[in-house]
Amino acid sequence: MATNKTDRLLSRAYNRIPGGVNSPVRSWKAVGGTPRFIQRGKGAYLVDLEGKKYLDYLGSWGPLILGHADQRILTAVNRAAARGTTFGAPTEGEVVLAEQVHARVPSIEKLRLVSSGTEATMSAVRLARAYTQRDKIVKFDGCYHGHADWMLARAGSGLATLSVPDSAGVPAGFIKETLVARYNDLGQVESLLRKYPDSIATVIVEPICGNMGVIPPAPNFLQSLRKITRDHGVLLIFDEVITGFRVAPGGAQEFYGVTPDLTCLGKVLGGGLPLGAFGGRQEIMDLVAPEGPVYQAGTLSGNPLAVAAGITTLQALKGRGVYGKLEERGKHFQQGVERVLAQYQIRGVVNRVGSMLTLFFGVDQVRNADEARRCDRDQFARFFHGMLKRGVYLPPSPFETVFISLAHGAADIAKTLRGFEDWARSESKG
Ligand code: KE4
Repeated sequence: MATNKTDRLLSRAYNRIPGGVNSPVRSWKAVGGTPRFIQRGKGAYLVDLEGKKYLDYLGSWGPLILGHADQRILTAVNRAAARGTTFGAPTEGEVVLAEQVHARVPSIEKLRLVSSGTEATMSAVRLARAYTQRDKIVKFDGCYHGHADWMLARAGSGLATLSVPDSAGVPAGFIKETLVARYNDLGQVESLLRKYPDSIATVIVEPICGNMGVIPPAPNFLQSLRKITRDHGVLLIFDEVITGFRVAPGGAQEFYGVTPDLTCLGKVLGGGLPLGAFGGRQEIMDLVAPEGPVYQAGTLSGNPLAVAAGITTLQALKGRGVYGKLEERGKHFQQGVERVLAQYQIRGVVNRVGSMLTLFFGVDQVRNADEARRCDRDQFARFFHGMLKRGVYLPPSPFETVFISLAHGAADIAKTLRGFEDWARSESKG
């Protein structure tokens, strides 16, 4: 239980900030209880306001692939800050970062830096509409691309149809061009392409869904999506805000060998500071102002501190065996969880790609948002709080992603699995 100090700060927060938080999912509404205020982090660990220490598997929703307060990043950011925090003018670091991204993701011939994943996807969709001179977009039920109006579309009934707003304040007219299909369902995309010939500008997809919990692409889903979009003159946008530099040096497009027309980046790109990017083929990117007619701008775009953190992060990820280590940690975690589920006869399934994973309770497979929504949310909430009590800090929602970082050692994973077994034992006793 949070003590008075947390409760007092939370009531102050409620006074001045909606829900006391600056992003809804931090409110723990999905799991109940009192969100912890964090006072510091180091490596794989967080310490809350009460001084309680946790093994952290939220990783700030994905950016912290090196762990908290990595000394290399602190040094780079402090050095950059000493030279000034922002200039509103080009800096060498932005060029270095753009070159480093291209070296890892060859499809990104040119990019524009922004300050969030939302800005990246919002701008990429505008660019795709300008390039194709078409208005409709296709997204997938359960994929989240930030909170631009036309992204906040929930699947309409029967899916693969027009959408309904997923948020108040979004006029129906703003999302009438947004079509929603079921993830991993190529047939629905094909039917939309047939139903709206020459009207669809782009299909935007999380190549590995991380916002309905982790849902990997079905075999050949991405490859087929690439083919049918190309055949219909539709741009394919990979939203790699989560997967970029997370599952491979070149992200999911390298991991699965599928090349999109445009890519959106965020999270790991900024190493924990506010940074996003959208990029792709030069002929498309040269439509972006001031080169071309697609307006896009930002006061702090390419901020020197965020760029310094990003360059340092990408450099650190060049280390030998980095992705092998992340895969090893992820496999260790998954296999340990599956062993305990079987041992205590708790129904559930782990979806994982590399160091990103989700445990869904009460179901045997999750291939799309409908199947994810069938999971046992109450059991997840008991799991979340049970693990918190045992010093493990997980994403406070069954539809988010556990992130393992390079700071998580084998001993940390083993300790987590012991805590999970202890919880499972108590859970199975009912
Ligand atoms: P931001 O605007 O939050 O930087 O990025 C939006 C975004 C775009 N694309 C993908 C695939 C994303 O996952 C996100 C943001 N992810 C969520 C959590 N899954 C951020 C956490 C939050 O909203 O507080």
